Amino acid sequence: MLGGDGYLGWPTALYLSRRGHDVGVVDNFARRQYDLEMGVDSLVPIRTLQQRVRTWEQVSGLQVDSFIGDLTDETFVQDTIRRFEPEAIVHFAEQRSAPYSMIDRKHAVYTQVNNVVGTLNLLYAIAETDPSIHLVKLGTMGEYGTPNIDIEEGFIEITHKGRTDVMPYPKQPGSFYHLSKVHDSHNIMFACRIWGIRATDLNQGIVYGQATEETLLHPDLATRFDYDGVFGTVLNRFCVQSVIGHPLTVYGSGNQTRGMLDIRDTLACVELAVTNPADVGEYRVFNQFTESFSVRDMAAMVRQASVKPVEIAEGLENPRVEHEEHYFHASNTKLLDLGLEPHLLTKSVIKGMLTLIERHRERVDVDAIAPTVQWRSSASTRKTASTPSDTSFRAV
Ligand code: NAD
Ligand code: USQ
Repeated sequence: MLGGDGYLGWPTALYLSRRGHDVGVVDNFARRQYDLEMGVDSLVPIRTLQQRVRTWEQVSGLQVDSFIGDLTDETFVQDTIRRFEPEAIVHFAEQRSAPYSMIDRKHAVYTQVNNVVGTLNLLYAIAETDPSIHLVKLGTMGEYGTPNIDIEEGFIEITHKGRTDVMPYPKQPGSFYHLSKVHDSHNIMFACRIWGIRATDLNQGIVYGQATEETLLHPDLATRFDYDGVFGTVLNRFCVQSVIGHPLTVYGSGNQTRGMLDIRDTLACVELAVTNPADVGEYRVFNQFTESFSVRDMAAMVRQASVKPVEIAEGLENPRVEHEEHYFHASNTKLLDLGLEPHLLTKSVIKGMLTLIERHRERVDVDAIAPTVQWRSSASTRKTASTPSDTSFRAV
């Protein structure tokens, strides 16, 4: 589980461990360092990886191995795979914030080097140690952008001047972060073709929620929950804003529509991909989301679930460059066909999130909520405490 100390990697590691898989987690703690750089923190307190692993052993009697190091260090990647001998590698370990990647040149370069080089090292290590290892890679729905035609799962049949071929779906991503995922997808597909390795690219939508069956077993097993303007994602942010009485930060018209999923479905999707591996030499793509909503729909749902009056910030200029009025119809049948039973976004799910947030509301830093990164300017107005060197946050 690469990125096993992160928002999704940690609960996925516990889920797979509890379901009988032998799990090892890999992380370089870059995510914890972005917090220090930005001066923000997870709303829910999280323990060190070492404490988490110890608590999991005490609570479940199960062991999770941990490997501290950086995927951009090729020796570390090779050694870890040789030592652990995985059947499958789940790769969450990337810089995952679009705004962070758009702060300035350094953050864009850092994001792309970290993500693309990390994945490339991994592809080489798989090819050189054991090409039968199944790579399950977290991609993103944002690779496709918002085209004016239906979005397929990875590939599209195109007829051009009387000839027909099945080709990778055209990509029109909206940030240097989303672009890094496109570059990864191309590299992975190529590696499958030339070396015969096998991979599943999970083009995941935006995840919401925090609690999973396993993290609820002990407070020290909690995963992080971000609400700040750089790492917080839209629905998680709206829930925090509603609890503290902050107007919901709908950017622009709010008609931007995205694929969404409950954190519990991330875990289930990853297990479905792992236990139904791609064929040797196959590169396949699953669109991993369960429902789609516009930003405005989500704001309305949070307002309905909240017991307190909730205002929607009107006329907030969109800091991003993105289509606000667009067609969105994306296919997502492959994981459903494998047996995914989605947790849908109901009022009670939102209420559950609001209750969790209420419990930690004294930790909310109101100053962290406003969006500070502008897509239109090449150097953000945000002043950070430090900027990463192009390949910083390397192995501890
Ligand atoms: P996260 O930042 O919480 O977790 C990523 C983890 O990877 C962090 O713990 C970080 O320290 C680690 N990491 C980063 N670079 C590394 C490197 N070079 N070497 C070793 N470890 C490294 O992010 P998340 O929200 O858990 O997302 C996990 C994955 O899922 C990412 O690839 C992200 O792009 C993808 N994804 C997330 C969402 C979402 O809504 N959170 C949606 C779609 C896709
Ligand atoms: N938005 C608002 N108000 C906010 C925050 C966001 O209106 O306060 C809007 C954005 O403008 C955008 C949409 O909500 O139109 C989604 O923004 P987001 O920050 O929730 O999500 P995004 O930047 O796309 O990135 C997140 C994760 C990323 C993942 C991606 C999945 O951080 O790792 O890849 O979701 S997807 O969007 O499908 O590409």
